Amino acid sequence: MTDLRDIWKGITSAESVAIAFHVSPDGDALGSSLALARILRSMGIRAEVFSQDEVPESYLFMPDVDKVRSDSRDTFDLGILMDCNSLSRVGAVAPIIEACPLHGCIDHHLPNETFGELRYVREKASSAVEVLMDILTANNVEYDADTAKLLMTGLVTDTGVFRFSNVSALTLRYAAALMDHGASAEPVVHYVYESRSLGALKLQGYVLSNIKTACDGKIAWVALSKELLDSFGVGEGETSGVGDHIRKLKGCKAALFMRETEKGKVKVSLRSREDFDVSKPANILGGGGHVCASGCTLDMPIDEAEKVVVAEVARWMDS
Ligand SMILES: [Mn+2]
Repeated sequence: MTDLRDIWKGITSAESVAIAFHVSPDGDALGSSLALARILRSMGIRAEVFSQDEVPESYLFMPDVDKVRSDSRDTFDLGILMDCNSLSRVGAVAPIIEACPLHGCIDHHLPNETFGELRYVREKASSAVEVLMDILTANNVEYDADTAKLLMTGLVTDTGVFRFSNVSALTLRYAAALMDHGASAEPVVHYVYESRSLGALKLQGYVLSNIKTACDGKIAWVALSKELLDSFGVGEGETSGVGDHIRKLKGCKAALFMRETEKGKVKVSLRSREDFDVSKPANILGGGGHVCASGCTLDMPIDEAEKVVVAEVARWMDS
């Protein structure tokens, strides 16, 4: 079902809706989900947003974040996956969605799977917010300033403040519409990008000073052990974005940021430009994402993960 009016009719025919997004939530997952829940509530529909993980500190400025829940004894008519398109991506809250008799999916990720009867996935969209706004716009849905602020957070963060190649004219038109509704990019930039702790800034300095390269600088990476991360006193949420600096290296096609979140568990962010698809190695390594931004989690020590990930990316670099 791809008719946007049918999808909206299907969603708003439910009396109760559960919404869940991917683990390690970002501004897009939170913004799109909380915005949809807020709109549905304004229409008298019981809507709840579920997350396995706590809301990262840098997103606590967003409206309605206090309403995100981690469990439920209630049941819902409709379960929607937001900013992901597979139940395996939402972690511990998956059973809440799975238990619903009807399913929906609003997303922009690869690989495009088949979850949900009410399904709208646009892979070229900058963000789940943009996909949701396709639906809202097609149905002339009204929303308030707080909803606009939630939507703006997703647009700003998934586009790296409107800098990434996923920005289209439509992305900017939607941003303009959100400004007309009272939202602005400025608070998002302030809270998400420019409110770093001293430890996080020093970690950034360490990362820049310790970049390693392979394949004539086409692959650049930094791998950080748990001990090292702990020595900077930064939480998991504060390491996101640090890896984006690695991609600034001239001639770099794939930038890899690996950090050991607990002993034997390594989170990997893969970043690239349009000319190299990092979702391919990420998929092989059990993760996924987009051409220019993917991720995976490996169950192995950091030294081993470093070798495995660099070797896999190098294999795609040659082919
Ligand atoms: Mn997204």
